[in-house]
Amino acid sequence: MLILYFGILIVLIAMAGLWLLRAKKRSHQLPSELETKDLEKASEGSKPPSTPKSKSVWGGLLKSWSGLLSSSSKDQKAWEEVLISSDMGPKLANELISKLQKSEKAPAEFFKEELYELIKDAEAPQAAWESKKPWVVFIIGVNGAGKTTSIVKLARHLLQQSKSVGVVGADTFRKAAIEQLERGVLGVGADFFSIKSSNDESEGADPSAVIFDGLSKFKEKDTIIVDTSGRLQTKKNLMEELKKMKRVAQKVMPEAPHDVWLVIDSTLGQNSVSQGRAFHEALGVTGLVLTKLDGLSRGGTIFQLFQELKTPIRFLGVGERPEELLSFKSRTFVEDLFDQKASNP
Ligand SMILES: Nc1nc2c(ncn2[C@@H]2O[C@H](COP(=O)(O)OP(=O)(O)OP(=O)(O)O)[C@@H](O)[C@H]2O)c(=O)[nH]1
Ligand SMILES: [Mg+2]
Repeated sequence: MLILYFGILIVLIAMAGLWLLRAKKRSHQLPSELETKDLEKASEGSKPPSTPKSKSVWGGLLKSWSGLLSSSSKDQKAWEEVLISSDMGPKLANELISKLQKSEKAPAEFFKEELYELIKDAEAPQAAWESKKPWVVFIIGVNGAGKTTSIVKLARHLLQQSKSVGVVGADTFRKAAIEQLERGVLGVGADFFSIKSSNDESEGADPSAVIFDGLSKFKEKDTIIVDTSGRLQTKKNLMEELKKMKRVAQKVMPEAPHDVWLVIDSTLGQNSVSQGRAFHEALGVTGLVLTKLDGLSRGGTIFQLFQELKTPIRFLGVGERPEELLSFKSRTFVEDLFDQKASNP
């Protein structure tokens, strides 16, 4: 009898263990690993989607190409117009057109392959934060690019991978910026450090000093994300300020920042390419986060950007909410561009 009870107990413990394991695995599933359909589902019940979240995110990017693609035309003038108007830039557009003229392939097949070739190396081979602890990333970019929004998304993403996350608010330019970041970061459950926004001197405080204190405080975290204030790439003193932040971070951790990610508003077209170049020259950008893809109607920018900067594209922002972030996967990205079933945004 005792043996029977003991047997039942063992079976019950094993079943509970299995159930726990499965629950844990489910909670670690990343939003980026979900199909975009699942992303929609995951957001159901919170607030109604402000933007369409499906393959239509990409479907519209080559909208202007569809007429020519279906007619199979290789007409140079017609393609020139279409490629330029989708923000490919004249250099890349001309290269593609002269290749198309020589190719035996139909335009749809030709572009699917060529665009993949252009962007295939943009996919980073591994998660940047896996090899170092703490991994420190500076998030930089022009005003309004989507830095703060992306940091909240990134913090959520890392937490879902069971990483501990500390976010340092070094955008001391505006009090409201600290409050916006703090709200978002605490909202997704990460830790936050900045100069107290209730402190009257928070506005205009030295961002490097905040970074020094923040990195010291979060030394034990797996990952530390640093928000910086938006700056025009043409403002020399502000670009120098970024270099100082880097030097000060190195006083706390000699290897920091391990990454410097540039956030780019992808709706800016050609402008985003020149921005990218200037930030890269000043600070050595190691990754790109492209935002506002949900509102983008011309996809050429992305190809041009990677051609110019040769910097991995880490994430894509596809909306304002914390879950609206996708890991960049080059094959999926290009295939979805040509998904004719996709509706346009
Ligand atoms: N549709 C859409 N909106 C976005 C996305 N990312 C950011 N935004 C919006 O863009 C605006 C600016 O975003 P912020 O994150 O405040 O930009 P920032 O770069 O931190 O701005 P500054 O701190 O002022 O330089 C906000 O209204 C965001 O909601 C995105 O992927 N899609
Ligand atoms: Mg900001």
